[in-house]
Amino acid sequence: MLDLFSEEAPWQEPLAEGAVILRRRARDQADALLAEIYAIAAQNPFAHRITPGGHRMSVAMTNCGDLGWSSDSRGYQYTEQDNHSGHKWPPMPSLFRELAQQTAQEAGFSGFNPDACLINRYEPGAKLTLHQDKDEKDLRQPIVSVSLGLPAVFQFGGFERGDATQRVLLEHGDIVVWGGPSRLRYHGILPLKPGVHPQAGAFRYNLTFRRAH
Ligand code: MD3
Ligand code: FE
Repeated sequence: MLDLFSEEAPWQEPLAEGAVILRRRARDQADALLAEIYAIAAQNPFAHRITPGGHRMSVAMTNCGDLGWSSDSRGYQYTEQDNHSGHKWPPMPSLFRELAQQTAQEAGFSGFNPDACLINRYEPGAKLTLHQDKDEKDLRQPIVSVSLGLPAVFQFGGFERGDATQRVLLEHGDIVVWGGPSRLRYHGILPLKPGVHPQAGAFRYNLTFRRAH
C-alpha cells in the first residue's frame, strides 16, 4: 500500500566500477553526526587553509582521528596535530568509525579501518576544483564520504583532468564509497548554492574517512 507518511528507506546507486552511492544512508544519524562535528570544531575550529600555490581555500576544514589532512605553503600532508591550534586532532567518535566501517562493508570493502577523517564545511559559493586524492599510502583502501546539510553538485571525472565529467547531486544523508578503479578518478564540487537546511543551517558538511598511513 502507498504510505505517504513513511520515510523512504536508503537505497544503493552504482556510479562506476568500485563506486556506489548509499542514498540517505546516514539520515537517521544526521543530528548525532552534526553534534559530533560541532564538538570537534569547538576544540579544533574550521579554518580556510592556504594551498601550496598561495590561494585561500573556499572550503573550511578540520579533522578528527589519529591523522588529519591539511595544506600549507609546504604542501599537502597528513599530520598528527593541527598546525593552527598546536593540538592533536580530537579522537574519531565511535559513531563515525562504526558508520564508515559498516558502509564500506555494505559496498564490498571489508576490513576498512580509517585513521583519518577530514571534515569539510561549505558556505555559499564554496567549491572544490577537480582533483585526485592520492596522499594516502595504500590506494587499495577506499574512501567513505558522508554528506550533510545543503545539497551540492558533485563532479565525477576520469583518470585525467581533461576527461569528461558526470554531475551527481549529493544530498543530506548520502554516503558514497569510492574504491577499486574509482579511487583515482578526478572529482570536485561546484559552487554551493545559498540556502538554509533545517538541521545544518546555511552550510554543507562532508566527512571523508580515509586510511592515510
Ligand atoms: C572520488 N571532498 O575531501 S566527497 C575531498 O564533498 C573531497 O567535500 C568532496 O573530494 C566533498 O577530497 C567530495 C566525495 C569523494 C571523496 C573522495 C574521493 C569522492 C572521491 C576519492 C576518490 C574519488
Ligand atoms: Fe577529494
